[in-house]
Amino acid sequence: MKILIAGSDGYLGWPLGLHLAERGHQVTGVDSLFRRRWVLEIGSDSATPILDADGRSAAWERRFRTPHDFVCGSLTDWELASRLVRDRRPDAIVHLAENPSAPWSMIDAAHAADTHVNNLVGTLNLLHAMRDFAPDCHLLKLGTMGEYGTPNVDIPEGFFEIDYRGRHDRLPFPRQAGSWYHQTKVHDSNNIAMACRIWGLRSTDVMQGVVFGTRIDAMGSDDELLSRFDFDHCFGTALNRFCALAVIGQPLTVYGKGGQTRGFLPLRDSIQCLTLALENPPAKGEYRVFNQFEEVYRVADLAGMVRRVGERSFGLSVEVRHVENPRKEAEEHYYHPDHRPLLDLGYVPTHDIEKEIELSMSDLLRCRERIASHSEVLLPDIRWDGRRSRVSYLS
Ligand code: USQ
Repeated sequence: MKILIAGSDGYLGWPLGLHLAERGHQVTGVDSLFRRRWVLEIGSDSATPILDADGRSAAWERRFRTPHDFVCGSLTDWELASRLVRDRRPDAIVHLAENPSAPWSMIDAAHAADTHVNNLVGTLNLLHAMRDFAPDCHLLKLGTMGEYGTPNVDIPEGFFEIDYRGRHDRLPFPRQAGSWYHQTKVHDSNNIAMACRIWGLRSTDVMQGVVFGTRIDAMGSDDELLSRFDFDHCFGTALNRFCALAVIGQPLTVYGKGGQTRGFLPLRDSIQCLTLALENPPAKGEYRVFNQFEEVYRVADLAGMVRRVGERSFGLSVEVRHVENPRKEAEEHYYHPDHRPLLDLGYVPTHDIEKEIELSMSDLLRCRERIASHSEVLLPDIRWDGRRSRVSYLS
């Protein structure tokens, strides 16, 4: 297949490209490299020392002995987005080219607006380019489990059956995002569903849980093929942060009570699931939704797992501490999302979670100095109420 990966320099985009190329797909990557800039803006860096774009292309070419088809630019530029789709005529587009940080979007009005413009305009441009130049192409779009929020009922995969005033229908399940970032994904979902309805496009909208981990098999033992790995309070996500904090001897930061429950999956399984969706596309005109995660966990329980693995496998002394929650979210709640279709397509979780945590920590131990040298971005200071002040440890 000819596959265009938008966001090909990111945490998911880079390994997905490697994996798809290894499977014989013809991959084109496009990336604005904004993620690198945003992370620098908040004073952090990838824990893994990733190469610049040219260096990565050279590493790709060494690995696959073919040129790396990479375009640097933003999908918010209609000329670029339309030219790419018109010239490459992809069979599938994987759209990962969005700002993924809930905290970044909550800093102030400018950051909320930037997140909206970057995420929504990029998606709108892709949809129009597909309509005009590649109407049979499959759009595989990365949404988030966070679109649903934490309702007090089971969460289906996108749609639910409802009887209302004597009539029956299948309708989109309500979305209740908890940050401006998550809200941009809700808007994207609505826009994509409408484009499928009115233009007959096909799309898989992936409601992905929190991804963690450092590697996939296609990287082999070549450190130059590692993905970026963020551990700061703004772009780092819960379990990755816990692993990074553990290897430098800092307390794991559980926000509030720690009963927040989310779906989690390892990086390698995220890549496996995205590949399954690509290789099993929906019918023309179909808008389908997959909930993509391996298992649900409470955040405090994950911290306990990282402590256990750190102590048992690496002899680390790991402390778990609760801190003030900078977010506005339920800290104890019901959470029961479905996740059937990916398993039906053949998704088999690769490792148990503690094994994956162990593999990640062993990579991160080698990046200890890089993490420790950014100690000022470990504790969150972006609060959902607009204040910018560092949280305190709770007793
Ligand atoms: N949390 C902690 N301690 C930390 C970091 C996070 O307790 O050090 C808690 C948060 O309060 C939250 C939960 O862990 O309740 C998850 O937070 P997160 O930062 O790992 O994830 P989130 O902000 O929800 O966003 C991340 C990605 C986003 C993706 C989403 C999937 O940044 O792009 O869409 O995970 S989901 O969470 O299912 O919406």
